[in-house]
Amino acid sequence: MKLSESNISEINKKSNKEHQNQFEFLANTLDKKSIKVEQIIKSLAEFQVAIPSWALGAGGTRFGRFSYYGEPSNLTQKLDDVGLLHSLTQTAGAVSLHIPWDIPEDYSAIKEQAKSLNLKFDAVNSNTFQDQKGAKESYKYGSLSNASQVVREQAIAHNQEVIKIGEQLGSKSLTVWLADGSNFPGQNNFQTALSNTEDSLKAIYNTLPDDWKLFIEYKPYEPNFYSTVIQDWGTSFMLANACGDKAYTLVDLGHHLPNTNIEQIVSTLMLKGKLGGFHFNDSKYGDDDVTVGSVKPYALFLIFNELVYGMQNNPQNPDLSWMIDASHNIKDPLEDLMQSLEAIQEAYAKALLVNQTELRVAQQEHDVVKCQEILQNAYRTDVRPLLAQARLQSGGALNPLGVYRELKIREALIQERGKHSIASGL
Ligand code: LRH
Ligand code: MN
Ligand code: MN
Repeated sequence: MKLSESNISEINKKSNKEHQNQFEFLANTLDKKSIKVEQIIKSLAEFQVAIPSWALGAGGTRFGRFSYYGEPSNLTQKLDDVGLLHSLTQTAGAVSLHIPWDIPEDYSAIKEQAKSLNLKFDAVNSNTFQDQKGAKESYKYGSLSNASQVVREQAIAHNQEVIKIGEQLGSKSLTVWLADGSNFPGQNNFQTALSNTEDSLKAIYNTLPDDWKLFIEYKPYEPNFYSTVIQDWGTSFMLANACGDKAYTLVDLGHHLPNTNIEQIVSTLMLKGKLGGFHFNDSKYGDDDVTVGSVKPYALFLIFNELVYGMQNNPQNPDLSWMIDASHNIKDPLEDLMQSLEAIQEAYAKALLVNQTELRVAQQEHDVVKCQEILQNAYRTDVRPLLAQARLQSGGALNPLGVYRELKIREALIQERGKHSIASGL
């Protein structure tokens, strides 16, 4: 199923007048505060978030999986779904593949399809946390950190293979997340596991094309519950530095212990020019992977405030790779992704409203109350008309979720793919 611009613009017409009223009111209010509305809209329109190939089917827990009707069952259908999302939101202009869950069969056809949907291939993700079909060695006791050299070699070779796949698609980065660690005290020698990981990452890094980046993702626990080799940003940062200039830390919002100050981590990494990628989701307890912004929207805003500061003040840090990393059991995955994109853009827009100069002065004067007021005034502004205007100007929907439901897109997908299609991957 493909949406045309006229499908969307017809529905936009119905709410356009109301939108224009809301937008003009907000634009005037911001204008009086000398905020450059046009610039914010341009930034929002340019901000694109990659959709991971595994988020398009309903996820599961380790206790069960409830499928969502009309799910995509192959890569072509997954790209079609991202194309739908992008048409509606104009924010999902990239896709991130997990290998081997989504190995293209016909590269030129997939590339052609992506091009026609206006999608780019963002980071490719390797997978050494599951045993692969026909593989000689098992990752039960780790991959890049494994005490066995042959297992490490297999895991290194897999990552090198993923780079080759990504090269054929036009990706420019590899994300490595390791499940490696231990479940019981004494199971692993911490220093050996870390040294092995460093050596393995260097071997992968050495085959990285010149214009590629390596992203090293960290996570404190799960699936291992006593220790994880790359447990935190410090370990990832250390490994990235050991690899070289093209290696960076990747922050996944769910990969922190409760109440960790993620915004401060973001800020430190950007100052050092080492923040490469970002995975969006939200959590109440651990790596819950619920919809970004659904549990802690103010924390998301504070994180974006540091990201915006870094993007404006840290030329030593490269442009970031943004990706949604969430997976659900009970919502329509496409609706959920639209909610995610809206929450991300909302936090970004609010962060763009923060008057950094005023904030700097208030900080210098130790006016703590004013500092808080500046942040909270930005956060309390309803920026949704700015998001809608950015979408409208790019040919997207004023209300993506509304259009999705009005056009009965899920029903059409069920018609097309059948009721009991099962997504591949997770
Ligand atoms: C690990 C993770 C990592 C994986 C994805 C499926 O928890 O965040 O990014 O690639 O989930
Ligand atoms: Mn992740
Ligand atoms: Mn995760």
